[in-house]
Amino acid sequence: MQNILKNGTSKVTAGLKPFDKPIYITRPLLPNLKEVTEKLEEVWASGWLTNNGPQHMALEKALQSKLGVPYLSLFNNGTIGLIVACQCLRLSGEVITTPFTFPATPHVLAWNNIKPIFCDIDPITMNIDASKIESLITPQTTAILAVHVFGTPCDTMGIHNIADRYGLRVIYDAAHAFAVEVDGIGIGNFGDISMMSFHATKVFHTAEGGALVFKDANLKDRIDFLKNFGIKNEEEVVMPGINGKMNEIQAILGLVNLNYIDEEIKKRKSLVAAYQHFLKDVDGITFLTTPPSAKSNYQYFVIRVDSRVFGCSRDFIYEKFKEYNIFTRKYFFPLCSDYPCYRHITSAAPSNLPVANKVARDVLCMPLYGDLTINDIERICNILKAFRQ
Ligand code: T4K
Repeated sequence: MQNILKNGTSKVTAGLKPFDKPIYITRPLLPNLKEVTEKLEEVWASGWLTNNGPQHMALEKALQSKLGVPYLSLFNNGTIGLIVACQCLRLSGEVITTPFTFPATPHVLAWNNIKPIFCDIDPITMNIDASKIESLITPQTTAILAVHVFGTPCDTMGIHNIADRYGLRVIYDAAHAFAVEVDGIGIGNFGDISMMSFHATKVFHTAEGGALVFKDANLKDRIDFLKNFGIKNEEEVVMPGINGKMNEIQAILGLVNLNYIDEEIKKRKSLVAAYQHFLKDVDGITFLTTPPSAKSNYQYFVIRVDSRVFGCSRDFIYEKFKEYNIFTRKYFFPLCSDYPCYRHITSAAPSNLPVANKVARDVLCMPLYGDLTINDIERICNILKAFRQ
């Protein structure tokens, strides 16, 4: 049995030994290497490494069908995709967004010379609170940039209602939401443009990569010009574009990973069920759950720690886990609104963002990836329970 002393030190006994190898928050899905090398041979034979090659075109088509979206454009990473989305919709002035996200979200606004306006979040979903958006709208507001944090769908109805009334554009940062559905509809069908990240830490990945998805056919050419320096043809450059192209090696990784993605999501689903089982009666620990209307991709397993009830804080748990070779993450602490580059903005004041400030102090993302076993999850949960004081 674990003997936890009041000063926070612990005596580890045989039942609760540290893991032999580090357990990270995630590990990339690594497909069968032979399948990758076979595809690499195709690329070598073609002599075509980037710039809209055959693997790129095949992945665009396959993902359009997998995600159930009318149009999709691949990118070398999700952040450049989001920068291009803002350019594509000609956003300017102010954009209302969430402080509870990865730095990329507000940074793409800054890179477009747009002022991020931070809106508080919903205490349950941890997504932007649609009921608090309207009071932040000014004559300079051009859009709402919402994030489906941890893959939980935003209140799209609430957001679109406001956007329609004020003539605002809506972009979704769907970096975490690959293959998520709401009432059977692919998450990429909401808003003007959504961005998905295919970074190595994502449930589906191309090592680095991402995509913009959208419904308006007119956006396809503009987005494709913008990600290729604005080049229309050898003699015409029609806009100031950037280099956002996904290459053929990234694309083959995506094509091969697509063969494994359903299995990966299934494994994660059973691991999440295990976490929920082992933690269900632990006072002071609650977890983020998927609303009944949504189909999850099990990208993250997120707990919230009520330190007064559980007996120790989120930060204590995060540090203590390291002694057991377990590396959780405090996504998303600190809030983006607390970064030195944004904290001077009026909406960034902690008094304007009470929910986000509380959530950022309580959340912890637990290890979750297909190579973990139910036994690993049980062990992680037993270690967590032993931290109680
Ligand atoms: N919007 C949102 C809401 C996002 O979360 C992100 C990215 C973006 C936009 C931007 O999309 P991209 O431009 O990245 O496509 C990681 C990822 O780098 C980042 O993509 C992701 N969000 C974010 C939530 O997580 P870090 O700084 O936490 O990653 P890092 O290197 O600490 O990795 C986390 C753990 O994953 C490591 O401890 C071990 C494991 N790992 C990582 C890598 C890279 C591996 O096992 N193998 C690997 O190759 O940001």
